[in-house]
Amino acid sequence: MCVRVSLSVFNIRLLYIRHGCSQTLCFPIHTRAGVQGPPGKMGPTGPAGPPGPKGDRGDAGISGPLANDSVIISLQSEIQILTSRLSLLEKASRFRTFRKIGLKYYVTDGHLDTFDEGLKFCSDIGPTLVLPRTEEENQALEKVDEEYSSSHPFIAATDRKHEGQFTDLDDRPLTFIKWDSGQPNNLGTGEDCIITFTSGKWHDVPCDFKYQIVCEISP
Ligand SMILES: [Ca+2]
Repeated sequence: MCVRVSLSVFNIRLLYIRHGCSQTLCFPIHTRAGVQGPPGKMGPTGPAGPPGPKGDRGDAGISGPLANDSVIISLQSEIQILTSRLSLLEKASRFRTFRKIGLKYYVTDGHLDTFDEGLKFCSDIGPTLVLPRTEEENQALEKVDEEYSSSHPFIAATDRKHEGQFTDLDDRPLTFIKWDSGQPNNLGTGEDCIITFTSGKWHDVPCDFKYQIVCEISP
């Protein structure tokens, strides 16, 4: 087999191939394949394809443990405590001044009245007349007193039954006292009630005088 070619300046153009050709510049060629070149570089990453179909639903998980009775009782107790505290706060927030001290609230609108009218006022709305039982509580009452220009709140204790022996409203001896020096002195016709001064110190006074009424809301 031979190939006829025409020559030009820069290339060789094949015209035809046949056996036994005799034209000028006809030369035999061999049909053996050349050596395969190395693979080309990897092309750029193509765009993401569309999402596949939704898979089958998985198996149900293992059930957790059921709440036991003790957990339920504990939760009920917590709810009861929170409800009680919320109720106290609702009552306290009806007053112009309410000061939290421990679990109690000291509340007042700043009005003045006699000891007995003060007792009635507080008991009519639920709480009792204030009675500080610790130094911390006494200081809290002192702060309330300062807010109302030292109008000296009554304290829920008297010595009406036994002169000189002050007891609380249930006739129990006081476990905390804060008498000022020289007090109680039962001046004049008698002083059977107690008020606080801004110093936090206590004085005995006549029960029918008018002083600030502060109530105590406790759980
Ligand atoms: Ca007295």
